[in-house]
Amino acid sequence: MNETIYKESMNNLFEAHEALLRRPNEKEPGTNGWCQRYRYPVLTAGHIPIYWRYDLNPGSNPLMMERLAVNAVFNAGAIFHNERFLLVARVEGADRKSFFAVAESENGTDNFRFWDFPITMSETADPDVNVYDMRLIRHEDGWIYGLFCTERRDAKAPVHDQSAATAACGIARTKDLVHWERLEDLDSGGSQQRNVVLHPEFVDGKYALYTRPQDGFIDSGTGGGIGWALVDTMERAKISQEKILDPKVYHTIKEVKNGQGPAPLKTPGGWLHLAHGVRNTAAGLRYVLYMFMTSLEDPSRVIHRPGGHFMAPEGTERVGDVSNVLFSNGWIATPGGDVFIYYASSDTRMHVATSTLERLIDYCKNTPEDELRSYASVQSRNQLIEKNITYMERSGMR
Ligand code: M1P
Repeated sequence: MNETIYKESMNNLFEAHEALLRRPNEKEPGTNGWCQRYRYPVLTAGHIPIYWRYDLNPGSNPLMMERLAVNAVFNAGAIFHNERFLLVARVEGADRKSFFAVAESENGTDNFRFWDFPITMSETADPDVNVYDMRLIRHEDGWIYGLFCTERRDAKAPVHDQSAATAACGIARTKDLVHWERLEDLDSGGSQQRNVVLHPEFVDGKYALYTRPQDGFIDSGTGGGIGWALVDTMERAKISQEKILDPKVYHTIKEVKNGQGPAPLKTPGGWLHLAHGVRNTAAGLRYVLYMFMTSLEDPSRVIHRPGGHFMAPEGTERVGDVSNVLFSNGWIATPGGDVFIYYASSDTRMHVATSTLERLIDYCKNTPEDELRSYASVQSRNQLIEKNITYMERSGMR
């Protein structure tokens, strides 16, 4: 490639990248009142800086080829820090290894830009093969914690099985999201753990964890459900007792497994929770987002359980590396009560939906519970229809 063509191609690459980063987001038309979706994903593989992927030196890259491709950007933790909306995204290289990287935006809905370098997360004595899905928690002890999944090959698997893995909870803490102190992995007494989340406040003087015990890497087996455990310290966190606060249930959106999303948000009426539920279909697993609320006095007690999903994959969200998946491990509530829900679709890209604490509380309190039978569902719907017909007749609407 001659020098002029090389420079021109390079300029085109940077210009297209800049245009993607600067593209203003737009509200999607139509909402059911629960939350507002946006037209464009907030982070994709295309948002990754060009200098993370290409060798920009014509001497060592005369054909101007990508050297380290990125496959997907998804499952981001979120935090409001120094007046900026920060996402700690799961960036997955073409080599299938995930790592964490911080992207920031001023308004939370567009113009997300990655910091110069990804996070270099140190290893423990037992090195991780893959790390992903960080939950960011600003704890009242003064640290920002990152809890994430650390995956390794199952040491007990025979050589011919190169896909068997084990999952555990990795723990790190920081004050600035640049320098991270890696702590010991959570000792959960032998069960596999993904989707472990730290509660932002001490409970009975202890650190409180939302857990998700599993028998296997994919199958929850006799485990599953969102668990709750208290630990004395985060420096050598060890679970001795675990109870299930939100179990998986037959013929619901969480019949196969479920998991806590981001850390819950504190409101005067209780803790607001966002979680994912998984069901089986002929086309494979389907992941949707659902909500519930727990008591302020006892955050392990569920006080509102709206039935069904809060958000499910729609349109182009339905397709990706692992199709039919919505997953969220990050949201941000502003002091004014706005809520930015960051969610990934189909293990491929990140989106935002906005709502308010008022709307989410209303949703949790006033959406009927799943009564677990078709007959009971019709009764709930009939009640709504009767109430509305009475209202419409009284107000002259019919
Ligand atoms: O592929 C969908 C999701 O599967 C896992 O979630 P869970 O542990 O609840 O099954 C995780 O690998 C997650 O990263 C992924 O998005």
